[in-house]
Amino acid sequence: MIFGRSERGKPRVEPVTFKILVAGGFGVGKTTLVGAVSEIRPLRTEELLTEAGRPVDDTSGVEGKHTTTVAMDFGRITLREDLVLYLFGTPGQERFWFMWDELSEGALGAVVLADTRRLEDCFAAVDYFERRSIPFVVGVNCFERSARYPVEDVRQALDLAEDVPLVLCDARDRESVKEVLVGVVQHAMSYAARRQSVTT
Ligand SMILES: Nc1nc2c(ncn2[C@@H]2O[C@H](COP(=O)(O)OP(=O)(O)OP(=O)(O)O)[C@@H](O)[C@H]2O)c(=O)[nH]1
Ligand SMILES: [Mg+2]
Repeated sequence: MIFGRSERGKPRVEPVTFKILVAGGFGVGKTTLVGAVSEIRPLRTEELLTEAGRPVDDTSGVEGKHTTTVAMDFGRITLREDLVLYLFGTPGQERFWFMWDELSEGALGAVVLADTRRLEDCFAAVDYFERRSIPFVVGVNCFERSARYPVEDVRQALDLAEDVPLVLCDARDRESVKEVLVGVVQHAMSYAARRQSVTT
């Protein structure tokens, strides 16, 4: 039998895998975020936006957008040799929210993407994770044409609890997205540790 060189000598590290959700309103950049960091070709379930859907699918601010996620995005990123994240991007439009419960099953934490031009679109995602005690980080996706607000103002507008991290990011940029994901893992870990210390 022939063994590949890479098979020999190296102790194999079985990575810990975590599931992370990427949520937020319609067209905020969830599919873009998963695509920016995924090391496998991301699985996408995109459908074309149609003329008939125009009244409900508000693309103002993202006029270049022609498709929308109807089920989920899926991607994977190895943050460290022993730490792999599976990313599940949720559909942004309200009519697909019935899928969130299934998607959030077993999730370690979540990223709620927000766009300051329509901040209210992410309220539902913030509520969803708060109610289910799923730790989350808010990532403000900085589109070029949106005004910049101080982080504290955005935090107040979202009525976020003090311990919820809020970070500025660019969903198209791998390093920026990686930072957000590291933030989610750290936040989820300290959240779990706090909960444990309360219950023991
Ligand atoms: N300028 C700019 N454009 C972005 C950014 N992120 C996403 N886009 C664009 O914004 C549009 C929306 O991005 P998507 O990733 O499809 O958004 P989504 O949240 O997956 O949308 P739904 O699945 O329909 O809810 C696309 O045309 C992207 O190219 C960003 O940070 N800056
Ligand atoms: Mg999408």
